[in-house]
Amino acid sequence: MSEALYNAILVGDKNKAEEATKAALAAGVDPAELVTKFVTPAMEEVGKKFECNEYFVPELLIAQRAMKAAVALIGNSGESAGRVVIGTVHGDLHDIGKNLVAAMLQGCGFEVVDLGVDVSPEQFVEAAKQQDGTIVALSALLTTTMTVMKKVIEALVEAGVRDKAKVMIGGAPITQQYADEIGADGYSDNASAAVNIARGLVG
Ligand code: B12
Repeated sequence: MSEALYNAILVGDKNKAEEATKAALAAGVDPAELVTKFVTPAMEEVGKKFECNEYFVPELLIAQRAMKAAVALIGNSGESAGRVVIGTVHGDLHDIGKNLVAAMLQGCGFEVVDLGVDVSPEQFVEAAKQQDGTIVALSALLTTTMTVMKKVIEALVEAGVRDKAKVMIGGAPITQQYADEIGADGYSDNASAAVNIARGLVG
């Protein structure tokens, strides 16, 4: 039903992505399925094209804009399964993976507060304080910035909110071992598994 959505994201056509999303939702396609079958694969393909120099930063950005437009529509159609505050840690500007995780969570019914990129530990703490049971989701793509994740956990402890919030982490250089080392509650190396982790943390 929504190859049109996949193609619109791949070529970065925001209007077509919106049209295709609306059409699919009107036809009763499951919102989560739209994300797993079309949005995520399209962004994965964009990532591959970027890596082999078929796409450059402008193509990457318009694809992301189309993806975000689609996800904004998909996200409005579900009931809240929990609250997630997500961001890429301080010093790091990579957001494609973070946006995919946010999209998947939103598409699967979570309320997602996206703090963007280059987010300081204090910003995560402030956002976590606003509601008990919040999942703080951290993304890092650089070996130099993954260490900030530990600082975020320390800041949560210092602010006295660590026991009221859960922390899950991810990004290319992150491993389960690193997650255990810094005391994170969950880790996944992809956006669909991130949803299961989040469900487990809420449960
Ligand atoms: C695209 C890209 C960029 C773009 C980013 C655009 C954007 N808006 O994101 C631009 C051109 C800006 C860029 C800049 C830089 N980049 Co860059 N970049 C990449 C590249 C090619 C792809 C990353 C990507 O988007 N992958 C696709 C997504 C879908 O995958 P992902 O991010 O891993 O996310 C998935 C999982 O990890 C997981 N996940 C991610 N986050 C989270 C969070 C949670 C909570 C969970 C549960 C899961 C999860 O789920 C996601 C979906 O499945 C990688 C190479 C690579 N193969 O990783 C280099 C790479 C990450 N970049 C690198 C570098 C060095 C840089 C620069 C320093 C380059 C420079 N000298 O200027 C700058 C740093 C800028 C900064 N301060 O952040 C290195 C990092 C090396 C290292 N080990 O530290 C890499 C690995 C390239 C390389 N081989 O050298 N980059």
